[in-house]
Formats: sequence, structure tokens, C-alpha cells
Amino acid sequence: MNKKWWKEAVVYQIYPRSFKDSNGDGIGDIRGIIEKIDYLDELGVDAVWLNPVYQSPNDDNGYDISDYKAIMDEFGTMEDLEELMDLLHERDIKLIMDLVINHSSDEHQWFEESRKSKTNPYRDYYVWKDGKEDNPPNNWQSFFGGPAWEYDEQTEQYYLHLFSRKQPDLNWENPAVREEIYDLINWWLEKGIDGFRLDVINLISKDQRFLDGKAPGLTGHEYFANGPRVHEFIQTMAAKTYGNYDAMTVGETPFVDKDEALKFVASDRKEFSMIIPFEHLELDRKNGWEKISDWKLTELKKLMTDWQYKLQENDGWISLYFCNHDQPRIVSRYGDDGKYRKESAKMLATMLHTLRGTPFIYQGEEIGMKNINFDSLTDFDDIETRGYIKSAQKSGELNSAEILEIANYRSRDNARTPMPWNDSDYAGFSEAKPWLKLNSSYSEINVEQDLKSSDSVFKYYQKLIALRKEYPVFAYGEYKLILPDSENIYAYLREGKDNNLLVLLNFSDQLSNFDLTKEDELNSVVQAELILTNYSTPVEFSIQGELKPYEARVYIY
Ligand code: TEU
Ligand code: CA
Repeated sequence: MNKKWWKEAVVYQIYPRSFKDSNGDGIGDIRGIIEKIDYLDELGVDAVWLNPVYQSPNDDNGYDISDYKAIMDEFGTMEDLEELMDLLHERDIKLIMDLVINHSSDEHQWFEESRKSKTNPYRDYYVWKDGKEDNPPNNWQSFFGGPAWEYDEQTEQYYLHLFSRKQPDLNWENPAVREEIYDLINWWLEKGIDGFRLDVINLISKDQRFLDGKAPGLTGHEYFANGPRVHEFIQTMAAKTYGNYDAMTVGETPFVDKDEALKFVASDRKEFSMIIPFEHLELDRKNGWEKISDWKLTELKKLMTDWQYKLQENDGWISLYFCNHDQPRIVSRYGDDGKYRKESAKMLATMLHTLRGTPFIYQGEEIGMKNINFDSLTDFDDIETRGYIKSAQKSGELNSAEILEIANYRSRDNARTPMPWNDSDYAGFSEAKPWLKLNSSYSEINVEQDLKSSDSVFKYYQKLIALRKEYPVFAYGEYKLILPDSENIYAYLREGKDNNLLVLLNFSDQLSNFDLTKEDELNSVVQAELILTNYSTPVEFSIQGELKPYEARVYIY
């Protein structure tokens, strides 16, 4: 058991644009976060991950960086950021920055130079290719829809952009690019930043043959995800930068399964502390964006278990999350956002905080926020959602009401609506009309409400976080699945040095029976203490019993 601060930590993710507006322009900012440090402290989190706050024209809300060493005007100044960091550090809260180095903005000075001529010193900072007759160099598709290549008239070549055309991919084959990146990472580390979340970091090595993609899914991903030099690039970057600090690094890695994951996080590989997996959030998305797919709890259990075993056998680590700025709200997906909203929010939280890995809470998750209910397609802001809406309109399979319904279910804007602090106008987020519509539920679901009520989702998160600090088994215990065949209940053990946890989670809105008599590990257990439950009546440990709708229990023995 290899002890690390980031294994014991709980991370809170802040989307600055939507957290708190301090100056009444309707846009969240760094001074707004400073106003809410007490709130973070009260929740008890150990680290904050800030979505990008660098200078950016905001084509993809900050994931298109035009200066890595400057702060976006709307968010404040470098002094504000330093103050935020110092104030967090005073409370023993670490600050994790978002690092977007697969691509930059097309308004970054490097790209402005690069596109000028084929002989410009910055030309090879990006990926330029001739077209094939009147077509792009190959069939690779962008994550946001359409070809991943854009024709540039100035030099009559195409450049690669795996995201929007305002996010050209950096050319990692060029050593000068890699040096620039080491430099900016070290610049931030020297400032006192405690780590990084590295955006789509497994896309940095492109197969240099640039062949047409054939694999199902996003066209070309077999050539640009987990490419030939990805581990070489990451290991060298680590050795030259954050590897020399006690930093936490979280690689965001789409198209990575558990075997691939291990290559990024096994401790002897010296790449990342952990990665961000995707598979567990694809269960309702198997048939594409336009159709919500049915899924079974047994699928989720198998998937989580396979990852848990694989990583713990090889001393690898993982981030545990259900929500972030790219994902709709989890109670509306894997829980119940009506009658059992609170119960299911707490049950899902219990799962995240009792598996082996580092839990990540996304702003609003700790008060059980649910999905939006926008009434017009023009309410959506997110570049990805707008792309999907467009292609759904083109394909013609859904009418506009159906498109609106699926957009409300899927959109990244579900996560991006302003944080509801109270039930006043604009939800206490701002004094002006916010940049994005509020979630219409804000008069019932808001922070003030949760701080007042003793059985709120917030209070439950507080308990979970406090328990993690009290019992090392939460961070370090070995995971073991029990009751693998149960269709309604996810049950497992965490086996630690001093004590063990038994976790029982009912994923259904029905009473569900459990029978643990066949679980060898539990045969000799006669007494176990219930340390957490999302129902008010405590229940003595018994080897057989039933769980109420969305009930969660954690026993220690
Ligand atoms: O996301 C990468 C990514 O995989 C997403 O495109 C994801 O598949 C999709 O949003 C799910 O709906 C990262 C950032 O988190 C995202 O906000 C950026 O838009 C993207 O990279 C480009 O930088
Ligand atoms: Ca503001």
C-alpha cells in the first residue's frame, strides 16, 4: 500500500463561468470563487480542480487557450488567481489546474504565425497536410461533428482539429512544441499549483501515416487515440515537469479501456496519478446521441468491478466521478430525479466515495442537482450540443420536440447552468442575467436550502468526506464484489488493515432483498456497525434483509 495525499483526497470541481459572479456581469469569476471558500471548507474537500481560466476566445469555454500564462479577462487577473491559491492553501485545500495541451486556440500567437506561410518557424507547431484532390487529407472526424480538417486558403493546406476548427491540434512530433509545453507546466508548478487535470491527453500522439479510419465510433480514433508515441511523450513530460513535484495529475482519456488505463497509471510507469475513465458513463449512450439506451445494473457492476480489480492488482489508481462539465446530472441518468431525488443522489454519492480511487464532486452534485428543462433549442450554448442538434435536424429522424427532449437529457449545458446559491432572482449567482439560463429547479434545489436542512444531500456529502478522513480503509481497502448477480443491488466489501467496509446500494425504486449467507467473508461477522445510511432509521446488521428504494448502507466491521 503506497500512501499518497491524492489517494486520501476528495476533489471538488469548479466550472468558474458558472460558480459565482462577483462583479455583476452575469459571468462567474475568480473573485466569486474566493467569496465561496468557506463553503468549500464547510463541505470538507481537500482539493479544487478549476476548469480552464487562461486567456481564451471561448469558442469551447476556455478549452481553446490563446495564452497559457495569462488569465481570461472575464475571470479576473493573475493576482486574483494567486490570491485564490494562497487562500485555499491556508485552509489546506490544494489547487489543480486544467491543462489543455493537445490543442490551442487558433488565436494563440503560435497558430497565428503558423498559418502565415509554409516556411514560418511556427509552421510545424501544428499538423498541416495537403488535401486529396478537393477533399481533406483523410476521413478523420472531429469530436464536435464534421471533418477534423480545415482548409486554410492562405497556404492552401489543411490543418488538423480534433475538436472545433478554432482548436487546432498541436504537433507533438515537433520537439520545439514539447519544450514549450514543459516550460509552461514548470511555470505553473513554480507558482505553487498542486497538480493538473490534463485534457484529452491520450490524443497527443497521432499515427503519422494519417490513414483513413475504419473502426466503429468516431472515425479515425484508432489512429489518434493512444497513438504510437503517447507513453513516450507522457513519460518524458512527467520527468521534465511534474514528476519532480509532489503533484497530483489526472489524465483525461477517452477511448481507454481498463488494460490501456493501466499503462497510464500503474505506479512504476511514472505517467499520471490517475486517469478519468469514460466507460461507466456510456451505458445510456450505446446507441448514439439521439437514442437513450437501456442498461442494466449488472453491466455497471461488471464494468466497475473489472476496472477495480485490474487497477488494484497492479497498484494503479483512478478518479471516481459521475458528473463533470461534460456530463448531464447523474440523478437524471442512473438515479431518480423525481420522488427519490435525494435518496438516489445520496446512494450514488455513497458508491463514488466507497470505491477504490479518488472521488470527484462536480459543483451542484453535492446538493443533488438534476437535469435542465430548457424550452427552446436556442437556449443551448454548448458547442457540442449545438453540433448534435444540427446533425439531428439534418438527419430528420426526430422532430423538433424530440430533439429538444434528447438535448435536455444529453447536453453538457446540464452541468453548466449557474450554481443555485439561494432562491432569489438569478439564484444568488449574480445580480445580472447570467450568461446561461438557470436550471428551473433552483427555487427548491439550492445551497441555502441544503445548508438549513439536517437531512440534505449536502449534509450527507459532508459525512462521507469526514468518514474518509476518519477511516483509512476508504482510501486504501481492497475492493471485493459480492452478490454479483443481484439485479437491483450493488454490494461490495473494502478490506483494510484495521477494519472492513460492507457497502449495500439499492439502484431501484423497489424494496430489494439481499442474502449474504453465501458470502464467505461475512460468515463469521456477527456485529457490524452502521456508519452511514440515507434513511433515518438505523438498521442492525443482519445477514439477510431488504433495502428500501435507493437505500444505501455502509457498515464497518
Ligand atoms: O473533453 C473531451 C471529451 O472527450 C469530450 O468531448 C466528451 O467526449 C464529450 O464532451 C462528452 O459529451 C475535454 C473537455 O472536458 C471538454 O470540455 C472539451 O470540450 C474537450 O476536451 C476539448 O478540449
Ligand atoms: Ca463576473
